[in-house]
Amino acid sequence: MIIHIVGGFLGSGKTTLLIEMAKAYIDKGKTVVILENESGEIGVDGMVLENNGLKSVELANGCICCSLTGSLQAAMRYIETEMKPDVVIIEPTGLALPHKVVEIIRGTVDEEATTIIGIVDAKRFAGLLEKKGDFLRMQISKSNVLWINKIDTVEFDTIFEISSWLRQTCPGVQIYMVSGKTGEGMKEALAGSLIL
Ligand SMILES: Nc1nc2c(ncn2[C@@H]2O[C@H](COP(=O)(O)OP(=O)(O)OP(=O)(O)O)[C@@H](O)[C@H]2O)c(=O)[nH]1
Ligand SMILES: [Mg+2]
Repeated sequence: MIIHIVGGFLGSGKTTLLIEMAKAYIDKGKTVVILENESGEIGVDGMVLENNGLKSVELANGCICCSLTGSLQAAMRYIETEMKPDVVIIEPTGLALPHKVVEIIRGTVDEEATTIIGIVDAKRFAGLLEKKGDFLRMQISKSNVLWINKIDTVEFDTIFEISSWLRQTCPGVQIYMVSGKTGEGMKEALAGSLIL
């Protein structure tokens, strides 16, 4: 199975963007399952996915990178043996560390490729960097590819500052600039991040 972990802070656009990732795979004839992790009980994202005709499995009431590690492994095995998709897209909570998710699933299923797609919120970047800079750095540092999202909400100067910071924080990692709202940059980002 191809596995993508879509990481990023609360509200950065993970669900919005992973719907487009799933659709891109489906357009190529691949089957996709989305594994949603919600820290609370109400499965809002699960409903959004269903409304988009996407198959999902939900793990709620905890975090798949700390309290729900056993459930994550069991869910991945269930997806592999019962649902048998070509691709699994995992959305951890906005407070999770995606590279921990990679470690937890390592060896539990047959991985054709596992990548972390790190989403950065252009609109809230400056505030987040000021208040939670260390966490932000840790959360995105192991990304295989980075998407700066919500570029429709900021000036180019801001996008430039964010990409400079990302280039320093994650040297050599490809950065795409996208808007999940207008669709700008999505084609390039999808082509450069997915295994289509
Ligand atoms: N203006 C703008 N809004 C966006 C964009 N992408 C997502 N949003 C909005 O940002 C909000 C959060 O998007 P989600 O996709 O739910 O983000 P998320 O990271 O899944 O959020 P959590 O799962 O709650 O952490 C929603 O209201 C989206 O409509 C974008 O490119 N531009
Ligand atoms: Mg979400």
